[in-house]
Amino acid sequence: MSTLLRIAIQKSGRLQEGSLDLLHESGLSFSNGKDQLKTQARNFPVEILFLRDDDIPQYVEDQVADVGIVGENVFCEKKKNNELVKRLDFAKCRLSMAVPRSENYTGVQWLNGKNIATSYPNIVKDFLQKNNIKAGIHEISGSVEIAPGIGLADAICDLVSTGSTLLSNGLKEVEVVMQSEAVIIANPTLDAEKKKILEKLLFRIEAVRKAKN
Ligand code: PRT
Ligand code: ZN
Repeated sequence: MSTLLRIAIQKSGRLQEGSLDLLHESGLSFSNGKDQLKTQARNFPVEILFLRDDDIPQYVEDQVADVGIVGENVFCEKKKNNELVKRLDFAKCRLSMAVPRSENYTGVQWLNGKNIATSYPNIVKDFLQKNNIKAGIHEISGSVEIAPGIGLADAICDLVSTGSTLLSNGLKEVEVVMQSEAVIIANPTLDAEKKKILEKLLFRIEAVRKAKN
C-alpha cells in the first residue's frame, strides 16, 4: 500500500471554506459530503480528515493526522508537539484584551488584580507573565464577550476581526495579545515519504499564491 499524507481540516466553521479552497486550488480533487469523517483525494496521495479545530493539534501530535490546518491562536494555545509549517493568509484575526467602554483604561497595568475571562488561558497566562501582571484567569468556552456584563469578569481576552461583537457588548479593545491567521501545522517526525508529499503540496500552495499576486 502506498503512503498517504493525512491532512486534518475543520469540519465546519470559519476555517472550513478557506481550507477546502486551498486544497482544491492546489489541484486536489476530492468529495466532501456533509457527514463525512474522512475522504481520499482522487489524484494526490492525501487523505483528508474533517474534525473540530480544537482537536486538531492533539491529533497531529498523536499522528492520527500528519498535518492540520488551524488558527495560529489554537496552535499557540494548545502547545502540542506541532511544527508551524506555513502561514496561509486567511481567517485573519487578533486575540485582544477588551474592557467595558466606561472603564478608564490607563495601560496594561490596569489589569493587575483583575479577573479576565477567556477561552485562551495559556496565551493569556504568558501575556500576563511577560508584562509582570497578576490577574485571575476565568476560562470559559464560548460567549466570552458577555462575561463583564454579567459580572463574571472585569476584562476579556477574545478573538476580534471587525470589532463589532465588542462594540455591541459595550466593550473596547485595549491590547492586542497576538495576531492570527490560518496555518499549516505538522507532526515534527514525519517519515521521508510523507515529507515528500507535504513538500509537493507546499510547492503547489506557493504556486497558487504567486499566481494570485
Ligand atoms: O466547531 P469548531 O470547534 O471546529 O469551531 P469553533 O467555533 O471553535 O471555531 P470558529 O469556526 O468560530 O473559528 C475558527 C478559527 O477562525 C479561529 O480559531 C480563528 O483562528 C479564526 N477566526 C477568524 C475567528 C474569527 N476570525 C472571529 N472573528 N474565530 C472567531 N471569531 C469570533 C470571535 O470569537 C468573536 O466572537 O467572531 C467574533 C468577533 O468577530 P467580530 O468581527 O465581531 O470582531
Ligand atoms: Zn473550536
